[in-house]
Amino acid sequence: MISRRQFIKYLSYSFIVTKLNPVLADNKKIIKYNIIAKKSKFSFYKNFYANLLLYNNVNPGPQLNANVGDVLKIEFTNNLDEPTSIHWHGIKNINKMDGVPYLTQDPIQPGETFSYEFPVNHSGTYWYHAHFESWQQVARGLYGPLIIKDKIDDNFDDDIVILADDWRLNKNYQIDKKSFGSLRDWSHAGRIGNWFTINGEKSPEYKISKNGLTRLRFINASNARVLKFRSSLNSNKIIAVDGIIVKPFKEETFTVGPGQRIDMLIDTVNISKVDYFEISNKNPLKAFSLKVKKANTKNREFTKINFSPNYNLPKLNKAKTINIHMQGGAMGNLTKAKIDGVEKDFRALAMEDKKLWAFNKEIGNYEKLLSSVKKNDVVILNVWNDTRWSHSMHLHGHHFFVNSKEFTNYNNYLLRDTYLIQPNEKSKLIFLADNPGKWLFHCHMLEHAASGMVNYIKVT
Ligand SMILES: [Cu+2]
Repeated sequence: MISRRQFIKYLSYSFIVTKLNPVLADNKKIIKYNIIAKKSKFSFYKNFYANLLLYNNVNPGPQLNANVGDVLKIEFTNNLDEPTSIHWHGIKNINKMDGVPYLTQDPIQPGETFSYEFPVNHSGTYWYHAHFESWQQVARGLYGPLIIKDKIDDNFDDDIVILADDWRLNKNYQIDKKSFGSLRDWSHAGRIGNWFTINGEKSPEYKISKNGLTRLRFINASNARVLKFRSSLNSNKIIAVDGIIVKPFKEETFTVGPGQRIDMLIDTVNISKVDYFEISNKNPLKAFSLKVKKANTKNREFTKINFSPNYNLPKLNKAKTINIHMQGGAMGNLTKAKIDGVEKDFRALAMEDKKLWAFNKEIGNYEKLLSSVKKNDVVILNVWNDTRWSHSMHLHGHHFFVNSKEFTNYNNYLLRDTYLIQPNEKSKLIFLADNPGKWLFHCHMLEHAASGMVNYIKVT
């Protein structure tokens, strides 16, 4: 729950960090983790062992837990044969800990260790993942959940992360490496898979408490697939979006775009089993089930929980507008665009440079500046998706207000860090630029980002 006071504190958080950072670390609880990225074997099916890249040999990577107000300290060792880095998706981070190679840190070379240390001053469902060639490193397993709890979590009997991934495997149940870099995938919806897992498993079952409250934390770690879920319940009660608590609302089905998170609350009174299905395909897949088994020790009442977000849209009278005209991809209208200052036609960009997407007729990369703003400016990203594809647009370092069109029963401003924008949609993403640094704005369909749909915004 975010009170108005906490929310104001949250908005001014980076200011406090900038001023007090050395002292803060002394007063706060430091939660330490060691993470090692390495080549690992994992069985998706029977005794076929796929060669993955994993954190600490587990799929998904270890769940990192902290309480709001803690400092996370992660000693990360790269034991891969290639450089890497870790991005903490959704965390309002200190810029140099944001994990974007070339922009906020040097790539971490094979054999090197890098210490990530940052305060976590807002609760919710987040995740971490590789940000170096993420189109292949994330596809091979380099990600894990990051959960920040606060007082509201005392109300739940069960708390289950539902980390979903859409893998592309070959007939030997190995990662289909041949299709990495497929121009067809990169110019269309991205790398769509053929093997769906929840927490690394096919249709797992979880036991939950009787007469209790269960919090489900959906995370979409897919490279590109927009997941859509329904359950055997009449409706699904959504309580948080991209980590931020919302006034609960009900949806029959709900989508989770790449990088997005949705938290659900289930009241198990009069329920013995719940099945969840992933329905983005013609044939619905059984995603996972919840079996009501464990005895509840506490008596819960949903109505007594105070879900009271207080979202105050910043005043827009002095807002700075940044226009972002998104073009490119298959069947699109991008005829030519600039790459490193040189204008080329679309075909040459695709064949010579493997670039397919542009903001404002310029091909982007991690080091391409979109715009500079001053600290505490109110910024409106005026985004026009002028392509034939949906895009999961992620801003680093900030949450933004968006009048979301993603839900049936919620048609108002949400605070998100990743917004699924539909073809032809025009949307305004509004944020208070209170966190200094260089922050990426990119599509989380990882193939789209790799082929041009990425820029950064500088907050000075
Ligand atoms: Cu995209």
